[in-house]
Amino acid sequence: MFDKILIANRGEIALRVIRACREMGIQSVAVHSTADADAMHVRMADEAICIGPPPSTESYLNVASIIAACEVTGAQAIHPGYGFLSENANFVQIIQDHDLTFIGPTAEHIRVMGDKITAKDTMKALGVPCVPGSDGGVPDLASAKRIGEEIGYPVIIKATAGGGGRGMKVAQTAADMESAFMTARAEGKSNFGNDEVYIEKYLTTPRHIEIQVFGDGKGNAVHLGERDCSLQRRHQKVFEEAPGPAISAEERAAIGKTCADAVAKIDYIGAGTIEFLYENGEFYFIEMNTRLQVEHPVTEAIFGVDLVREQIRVAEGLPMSFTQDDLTINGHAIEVRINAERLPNFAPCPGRITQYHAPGGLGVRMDSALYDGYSIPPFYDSLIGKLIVHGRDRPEALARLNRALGELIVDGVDTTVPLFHALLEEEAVQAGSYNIHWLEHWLETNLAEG
Ligand code: MV4
Repeated sequence: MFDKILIANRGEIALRVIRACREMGIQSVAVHSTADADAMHVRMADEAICIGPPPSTESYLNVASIIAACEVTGAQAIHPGYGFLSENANFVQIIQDHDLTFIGPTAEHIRVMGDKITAKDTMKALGVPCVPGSDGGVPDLASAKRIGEEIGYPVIIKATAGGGGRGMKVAQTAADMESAFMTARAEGKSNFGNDEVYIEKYLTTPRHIEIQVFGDGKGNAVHLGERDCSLQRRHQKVFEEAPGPAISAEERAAIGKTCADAVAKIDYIGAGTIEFLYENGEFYFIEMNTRLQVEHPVTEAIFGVDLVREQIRVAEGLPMSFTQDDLTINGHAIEVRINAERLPNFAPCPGRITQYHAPGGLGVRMDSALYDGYSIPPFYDSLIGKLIVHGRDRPEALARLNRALGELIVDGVDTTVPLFHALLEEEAVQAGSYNIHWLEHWLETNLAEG
């Protein structure tokens, strides 16, 4: 059993992990940059260690400093949170080489899912439905054109090392193929040092539906339903909900079982998310994320489970504390991401918080590392809080979100809160009838500058 865990992260997710540790009687160690000496995760942890200067490349991504912090404090395990080193297979390998435990999947699973072609091959072989497209990598333009004719335009060319929207190009017709293929390849090369690309049928109006899975690393796995994360801006999610308003209980059970069986078969350990595009009643696998995601609280709300506690349990070799039969959905949950950003351009807006008041009451969870007088440093991402509401049904969750947003006070910096007040007025949001393009289109017509 672990008696001390180091959290290689900052902000609200570091608090999230510290809270799970405290409830389990495990000591927590925070690490921080010099810019974060006054951060809430430093205050809340049992111990804290400075690991470097403000830039994350020299602190939160500094593997040697993080390993040294474990040695100094006697921490036996590392929780990576999300972002930073959470999906870095080399980091996992180094942790193991130091006889420490990574709270997350194996280096091998991270590596497989980090390469999108290998991930898709693996999922396809495990019976997960995929977007029709090239079988593996596409070596040259002539092959790309042949595949374009075969599967029919529009198609999308994706860098195998990409993901999260980077290194992707759509070819609407054969005439676009040359430039789309060359650009996707060049972006893969320059951004990731890997010019391998693959091709898929381009789905024009899908939803982004992701299935939460969880494995014990010993051939057992469950699913915890889906989240609909279609409301995104520039591949950044802004509003997430569970269950998905377009997904039936039968669809959930079927795709959920497919996903749970797939990860059970590869002895997957810990939390994972299998991302799909969903269009006309069909699921198409696109990527798998081998980490705990930002939006995990909506799943926790409707299933009544603590996913971080489960991550720690399986990392210790313990079984999960529930089986698939124990997992039933209770109500509806919505998360909105509150960023320190100035509308309409979403320009980062760091600065001093002169007043902070978190909303409360039944069915309200505010995950945030803010406090009165805190100064948001300019070095990291702009997420300053996640407001998660839970209701007996979707209308109740929406009403609760509106009420809770009204209680929230964040003074001193601009935030994305006004966006959510406006979105709650929209019929498509009230009806849950949006797709992955709805928000960008809405922003263009409603928030365009000038
Ligand atoms: C696609 C697609 C349409 N067809 N693949 C964007 C990020 C990456 N995870 C995959 N992405 C997409 N892949 C096919 N075959 C459309 C997108 C996409 C998207 C996906 C999810 C959420 C928002 C999106 C916004 C634009 C494009």
